[in-house]
Amino acid sequence: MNATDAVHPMWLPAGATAHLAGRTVAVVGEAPLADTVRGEVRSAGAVSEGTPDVVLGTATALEAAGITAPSAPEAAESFAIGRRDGVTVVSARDAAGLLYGWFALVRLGAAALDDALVDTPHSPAHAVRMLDHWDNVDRHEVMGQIERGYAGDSIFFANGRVRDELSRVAEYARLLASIGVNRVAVNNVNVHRREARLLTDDLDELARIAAVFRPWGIRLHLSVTFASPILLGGLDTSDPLDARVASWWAEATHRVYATIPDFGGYLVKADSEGQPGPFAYGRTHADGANLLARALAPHGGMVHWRAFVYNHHQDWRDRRTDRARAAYDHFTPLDGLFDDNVVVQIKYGPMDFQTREPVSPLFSGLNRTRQALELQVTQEYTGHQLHAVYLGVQWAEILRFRPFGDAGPALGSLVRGGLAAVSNVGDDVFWTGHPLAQANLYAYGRLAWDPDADPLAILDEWIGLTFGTDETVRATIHEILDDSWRVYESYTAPLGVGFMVRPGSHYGPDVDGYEYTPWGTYHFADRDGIGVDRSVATGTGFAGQYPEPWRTAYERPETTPDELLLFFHHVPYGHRLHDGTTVIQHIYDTRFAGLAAVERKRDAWAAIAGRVPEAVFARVSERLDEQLRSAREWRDQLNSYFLRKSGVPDAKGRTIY
Ligand code: GCW
Repeated sequence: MNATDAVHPMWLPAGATAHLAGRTVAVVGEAPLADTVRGEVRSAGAVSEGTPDVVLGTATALEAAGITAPSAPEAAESFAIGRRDGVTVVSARDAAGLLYGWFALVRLGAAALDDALVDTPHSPAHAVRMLDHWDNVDRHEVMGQIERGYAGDSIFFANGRVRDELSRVAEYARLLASIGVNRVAVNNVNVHRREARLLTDDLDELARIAAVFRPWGIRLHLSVTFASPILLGGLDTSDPLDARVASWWAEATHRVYATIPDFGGYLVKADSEGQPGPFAYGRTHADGANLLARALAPHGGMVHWRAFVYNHHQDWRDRRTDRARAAYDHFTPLDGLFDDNVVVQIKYGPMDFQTREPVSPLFSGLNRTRQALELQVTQEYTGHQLHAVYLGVQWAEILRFRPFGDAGPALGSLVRGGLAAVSNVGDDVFWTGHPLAQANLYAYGRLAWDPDADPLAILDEWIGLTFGTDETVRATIHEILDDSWRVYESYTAPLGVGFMVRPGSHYGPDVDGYEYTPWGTYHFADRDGIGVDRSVATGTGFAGQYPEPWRTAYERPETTPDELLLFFHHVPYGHRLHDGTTVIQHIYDTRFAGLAAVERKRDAWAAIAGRVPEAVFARVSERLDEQLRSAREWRDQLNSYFLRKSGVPDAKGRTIY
């Protein structure tokens, strides 16, 4: 980042607190987080002297001061807002609730001070609302500094160490607090040699980051390598059942807490894509996770243990192995064996953050294990923050999925371990590369707090905070983002088939790019048809990992939702979707329609020149041009590929090269 460029304020520009400027705001009670709120009050231009317009305090502090208040919910971090005798009162369960209550006042705008304000309780659906950074300390020769990062370098690390200057981290922490994120893992789950040493050599430096997070109610987590006892402790093993290994972890963890008393815990990717793990010693992932859990338990820390375990050396000729099955096959036999402070962190789909996948059956397969849902805010498979893709809509769909059918709970409340997501932030002036990708970060925090929230209402809230009250701007951004995930889906890989991106970078089309690789991501297109037969009757049996009603629904093409058809079934190109269109015609139609939609979005944006800050306008314009170029590339390569494979012409006679 250029030092002279002002960093974009994301959804907290000065204007976002304009309704509080000049008002009298009293913060009752003593706590470090209450001081944070006092700082906010000052920077909003509110004053503390005089008859208050707003009073914020913990329920106990308000009561002690004799102030009547709406009653705060019992859950930690909760608060309630209401009006009492012309004063807006925020009553919080604890100091964190106070902070979140303040930001609720900010979001409400003028309505926060209106007598029409009714008492509203707010409490987080999940205690753990985490962001995972895939930041490396050093630059990685292939991935750059941030693995799958599309917004510059790390805000935490530079020049081989924690940055000296952490003001950017402080701004980030404030933004995260405003959306309720309360835990951040600062380094990549692929832990390279230098990053392994964060756990030991860099504790004082990490403590500086933790100190910046602390006033914002955020706890620091660290990704660690399972081979730490070997790499850092000089042992000849990291066998989880070896007593020397256990005591090494206990001591290392003790040192962490001596330096960072509120340290959150470890995040681990083990036996996955080359990362070391318990399999090397013939041990299970429960043995591995519990090893770390026991080192952390005396200090109140937790382990996030990822379920992303699969064979990445598959032989493409082997039709029996199915990567989609892997997490369930590895983890369900271990249900009930994990310690209480282990959270098994599960990607939303059984493959890998594709634009469209079914919800992982592992969520319903584990009944006695705390689970976290892992989402990807960084747009690895959804256009690298060059394409405008609002993922809130996708996440809401995932969170509302009912793993046991209509009578059972939605995924959003089933995951007792909360939510985690890969951050999309770097040191770019807009934080996220594409200014409109800020909406994804915002939506993640808001949905982690309330998984039932309407993603388009969240988007609207984000637009209002970020861009103010211009209704033309508001309508235009809705036009660009509301359906953007489905539009992206429509010009990229069809009907849930996944992985038609270029290998390595994962940007742009390469239909057969992964087809003969060891990664287990195949679509099996031939001259007659396409898709993966994952039925129990004739396929890999993956559909059988679901409980009813899904196992029956996914078993046959007729009862599989169209958008997942090719994930579950290999069908002829002439197979008819529920609306009667053939698969091949659907492929052609959606690629043409997707490109046309991107064209309209680009034109809509062009029409609001002058209504948004120039730098934002220019950056978004440039990215929409790239999105359009890329959508054309997708259309043409996919259409040509399938025309050549199938020999079936487009029924509408459009140009296919
Ligand atoms: O999606 C894949 C990415 C890898 C990533 C891995 C994971 C951090 O391509 O870059 O590694 O997932 O989630 O572990």
